[in-house]
Amino acid sequence: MADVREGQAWQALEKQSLLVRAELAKGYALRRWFSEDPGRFERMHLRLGELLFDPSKQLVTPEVSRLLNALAEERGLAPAMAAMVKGEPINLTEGRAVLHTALRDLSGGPRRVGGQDVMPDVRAVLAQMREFVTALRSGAWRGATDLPIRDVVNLGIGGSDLGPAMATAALQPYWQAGLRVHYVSNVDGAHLHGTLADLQPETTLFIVASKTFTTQETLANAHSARAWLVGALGQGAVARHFAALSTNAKAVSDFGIDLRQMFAFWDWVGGRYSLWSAIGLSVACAIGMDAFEDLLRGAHEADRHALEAPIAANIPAQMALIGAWNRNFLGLQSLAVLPYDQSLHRLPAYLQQADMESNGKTTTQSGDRTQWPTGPIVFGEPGTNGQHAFYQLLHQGSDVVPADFILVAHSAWATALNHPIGDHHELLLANGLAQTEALLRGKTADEVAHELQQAGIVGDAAKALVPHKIFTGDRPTTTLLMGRLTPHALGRLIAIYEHKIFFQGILWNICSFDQWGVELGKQLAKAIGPELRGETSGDHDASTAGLIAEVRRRRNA
Ligand code: G6Q
Repeated sequence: MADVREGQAWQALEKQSLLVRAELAKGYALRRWFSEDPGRFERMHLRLGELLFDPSKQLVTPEVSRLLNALAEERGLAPAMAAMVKGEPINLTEGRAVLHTALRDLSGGPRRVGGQDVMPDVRAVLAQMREFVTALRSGAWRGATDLPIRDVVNLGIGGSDLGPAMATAALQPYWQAGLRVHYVSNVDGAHLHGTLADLQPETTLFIVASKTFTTQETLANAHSARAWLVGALGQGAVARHFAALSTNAKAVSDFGIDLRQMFAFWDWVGGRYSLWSAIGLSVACAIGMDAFEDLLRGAHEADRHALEAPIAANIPAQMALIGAWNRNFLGLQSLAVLPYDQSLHRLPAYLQQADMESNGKTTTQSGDRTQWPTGPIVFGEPGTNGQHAFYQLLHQGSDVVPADFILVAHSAWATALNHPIGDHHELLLANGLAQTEALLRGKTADEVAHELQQAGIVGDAAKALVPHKIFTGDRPTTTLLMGRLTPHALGRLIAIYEHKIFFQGILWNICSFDQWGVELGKQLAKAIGPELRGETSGDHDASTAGLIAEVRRRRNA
């Protein structure tokens, strides 16, 4: 069914949305639902290993849940997942299989693309990564002047940066002392030079992470990094100070990197799904290969769950369905991702790409225009920083913003350092839990008036303040409560989000694995570069032409 709105479940959900909107119009619906149904949390939460998924604070009634599960059936979520893990070419617009799930399958069985088992190659690269990482971390890998490596600099952008940078930051307690891993992505020279300012060429290794090895930003950074190294240590040093993660051996070799230090992956690994491939090498340098394989195992656990759990008990499917409920039936446009763990400070940026690049589309699989909203606007910050920034809008703004709260019961630092670092972690968790409660329950006018009275504020002063202090509540949240932020738990969490995004693509009948929308800007930038240097002139709208002329004037002044 090309038009997703034609299905019975979709249409029944549209009717249900009128009933739910009527409930919301009465005010404080979630409070009522929780008090009328004491089993709501018990019935709605799901578990996978140590992860607890609680969607009970979403604006979902039992009937909506039932219909969402029917929608999953109608849209074929389960067969779509089966087709993906079987290696079928589900990335239709690029004619490719989508098999990042194979990268984290350490079970020893075959996984096929076009009839060919890809696992021998996957295992060979993992073995090559292990050998390299072990040599680097033990100091056996020496730089050109026979010193061990102290700093690893990953040069990559988009999918070749965000996943590894997020995972490296998340797993800081697992880092090896004395070995630092940096990420440089922006073509702004300040990013590279700011990073190199502190480093010594003799003890620095560059990892050029680029699937295509043609990406402008990454190659500009790689050339400048090579010039920095060669300037200090000579051309011969490149072999000991550069590695590449790529599918393009010819370009790697043309750049001058020894192919023994090239770690391959394949076209069936999408950029934003490549953390699990050789693109994870910088993560493995930071945390070691055993921990990296634990990350893969955690993701594999989520893969099996996504594939095997019935829809009603399937965490990524439920996340996807509830997200679609918010987006398509309640008209909510965004999603806040709010990790209550500083180590997850790059998670919102990572999920922005994973979600918005996958599902920010308006063309159906068959090439028509979607007549229904698709991917939400994703943003976020770690709690509690966000609380002191944009939560005002979450609580009282004119837009209702659904939010995912990610809480971690045990502080990774307390475990790693073997002391509880005061009561920081209780403060953090209390804040996260309190925010979800506040967004659910809000505060009525009567409650505000009572509080003001208790504080001795009455009469006109109270009357004037009451409307400002009302919280309408009914702001939907999901809580994902983790036990500890281990590599396994992180892998599980990330894979759950990946599968949620995949399921939503199926619900919306769009291709989640291409990214044509990033091309036009790149194309135009190629033409504008020479114009800024005065080598060519182009045909632009008056604004762009005026700005190009102004930039030239200022740079030539
Ligand atoms: C991700 C995108 C994109 C890609 C970067 C880097 O899905 O395809 O973010 O990862 O453009 O590409 P390269 O790895 O080829 O340099």
